Amino acid sequence: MDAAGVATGDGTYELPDHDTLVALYRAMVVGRRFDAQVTALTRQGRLAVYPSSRGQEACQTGTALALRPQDWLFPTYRDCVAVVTRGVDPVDVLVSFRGDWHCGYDPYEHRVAPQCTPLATNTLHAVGVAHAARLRGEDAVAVVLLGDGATSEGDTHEALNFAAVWKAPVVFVVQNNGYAISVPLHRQTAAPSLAHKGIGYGIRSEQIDGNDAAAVYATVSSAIASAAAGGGPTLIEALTYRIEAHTNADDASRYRQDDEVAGWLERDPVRRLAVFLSSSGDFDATGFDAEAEGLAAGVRTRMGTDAPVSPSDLFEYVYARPTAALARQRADALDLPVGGRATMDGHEPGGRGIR
Ligand SMILES: Cc1ncc(C[n+]2csc(CCOP(=O)(O)OP(=O)(O)O)c2C)c(N)n1
Repeated sequence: MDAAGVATGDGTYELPDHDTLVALYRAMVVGRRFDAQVTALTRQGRLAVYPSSRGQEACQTGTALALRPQDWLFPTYRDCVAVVTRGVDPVDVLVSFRGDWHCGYDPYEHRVAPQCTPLATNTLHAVGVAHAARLRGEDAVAVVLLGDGATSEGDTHEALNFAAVWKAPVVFVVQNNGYAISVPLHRQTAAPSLAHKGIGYGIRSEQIDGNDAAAVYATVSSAIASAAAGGGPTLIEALTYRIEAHTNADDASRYRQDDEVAGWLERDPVRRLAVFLSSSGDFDATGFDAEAEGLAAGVRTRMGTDAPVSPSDLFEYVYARPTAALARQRADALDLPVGGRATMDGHEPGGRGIR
């Protein structure tokens, strides 16, 4: 589907059916409203940091909706809209960005790993989970989201190599938004494309329009089906753009021009799918705006109160066996005798552990 909402394609992939396209549109409308609401809350000081998904909704919803229930998603900090689309409670997604806890949701419930901040570590996690699933005879594929900058990390190369050699059921979705914070693509790689990096490791790889939700859904679905059938990994380079700054702590005007942003606004993923669906004659999107507003209102209300945080959480989960110094600090902070609760052996805090 081109930027004007006209179906294109050479027949390699089928256009997703009408219901799927409507589901993609709905997820993008809701995701964009969520993103705008969180950006506003960040400006009000309700969150410590927020990396916006705006502009990348097609990549994130197309990937999340292509997953089967048994598959795993390995997102980064950039991918809140993907995580919300997968069904995680929006406020639970924001727990880590508010600085309350490392991860606010149970990764096993929706099969969504904690959003990783260290670049590319999630590529290794995804390959490990995929390989383990195969060894156990489970029908599960791991899909990992990463940015263009993350493809320059050593971890990505180890993950690609291992996945290729062992035919791990994993799909690498590279959201190439053109920048790693302020560093443009041409300053951090000499590769002809990021898809070439997969090809170099013997991985089926392709480059797609990442602002075309139909293309993202079709290619990721196909890659998942191939991986599940024993066909090994796929790398998809999705060309997209982040419309907002890297995070609320970044000033993007220092390294990119307004006309570049304007050019990408013309290629908006939400509008083009609306145009396409409207031309089908059987499309009513009124309920989606109301749903999106309802979600935003819920996020506003629930983010307006501080979650109870136990001071002891500061000291938990640092070491399996805490050092004497840490135990003393904890005792001082909590006014407890050393050797009592300060031994931390029982892990009794109010924190939310993961299984
Ligand atoms: C291992 C590691 N090195 C450096 C950083 C600092 N850092 C945070 S985001 C970022 C840029 C990442 O760019 P990209 O992978 O393209 O993803 P995007 O933010 O554009 O989604 C960097 C260098 C980090 N988080 N982890």
